Amino acid sequence: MTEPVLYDVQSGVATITLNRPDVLNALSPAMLTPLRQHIEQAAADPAIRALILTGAGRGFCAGADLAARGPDDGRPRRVDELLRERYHPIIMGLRQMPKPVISAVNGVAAGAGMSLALAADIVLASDQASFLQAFARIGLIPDAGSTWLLDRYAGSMRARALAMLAEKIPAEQACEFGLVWRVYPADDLLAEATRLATQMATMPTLAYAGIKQALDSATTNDLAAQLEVEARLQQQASQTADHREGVAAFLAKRPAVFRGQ
Ligand code: T3D
Repeated sequence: MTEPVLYDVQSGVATITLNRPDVLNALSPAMLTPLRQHIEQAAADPAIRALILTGAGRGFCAGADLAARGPDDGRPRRVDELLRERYHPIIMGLRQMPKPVISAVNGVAAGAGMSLALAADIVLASDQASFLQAFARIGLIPDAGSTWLLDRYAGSMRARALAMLAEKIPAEQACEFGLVWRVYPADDLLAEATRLATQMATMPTLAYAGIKQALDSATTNDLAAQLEVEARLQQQASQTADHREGVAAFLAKRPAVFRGQ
């Protein structure tokens, strides 16, 4: 049987590929468990220093699999439990991963699929990709972090318009809106994502973990609290072998060799 989520490791980079191309990698219940497990595996493995998330075929991820729901038995679906138990650990796993996460958005990213794409640290997209807050089209609100991520990256007016109008926007427009870092020709996307992830896997991984934590806390902190967060995280970074190596390499006018320690 074909695995619904693929996991591959090369040169310190793990690649997770959503693999149900016939339905644009819509998230079935059977996908959520291996997706979470692979994210946790990448987080825990010290040999992995960067993660790529992408999709097989012409889609990145069409969100929750709307065909995988059981028959309507008249009782209310407990979507809150589904989200808390199955989706939130995936989104938090990506956000809190102590190493960089790159999403390589190869095609449409809709609903919770768009949330997944935006949960990465760096979002790269193919010129064939598109982004759709599909939720309102089916009478739902954005979930899996989309309200938080959209408001933060695109700003309040764009977040509201994207969520309420549910218009599909092309990758170039998502890039103008601050939702995407760079757009590449479709044939180059995975190679570019792999090149960037491989480069980032040679960088000071612990400093990256600190950068992620600091920027995420900046959302809710006032300046005084954020200065304190920076001081605490900088203290940790300053004690790493990679910091010592960075300074030594600078003074010796040679390239630094970071080991993620
Ligand atoms: O209630 C809960 O479970 C809570 C969690 C909610 C989280 C969510 O993500 S809610 C949002 C769910 N997603 C959507 O509403 C998006 C639905 N899909 C679309 O609107 C369109 O498929 C796209 C705009 C994404 C792409 O359109 P297009 O024209 O490029 O492709 P298509 O022909 O619509 O789709 C291709 C196939 O994928 C098609 O199957 P078929 O006809 O070839 O057998 C289509 O049914 C299937 N597919 C696409 N999205 C889903 C899906 N099948 C199941 N679930 C999907 N989400």
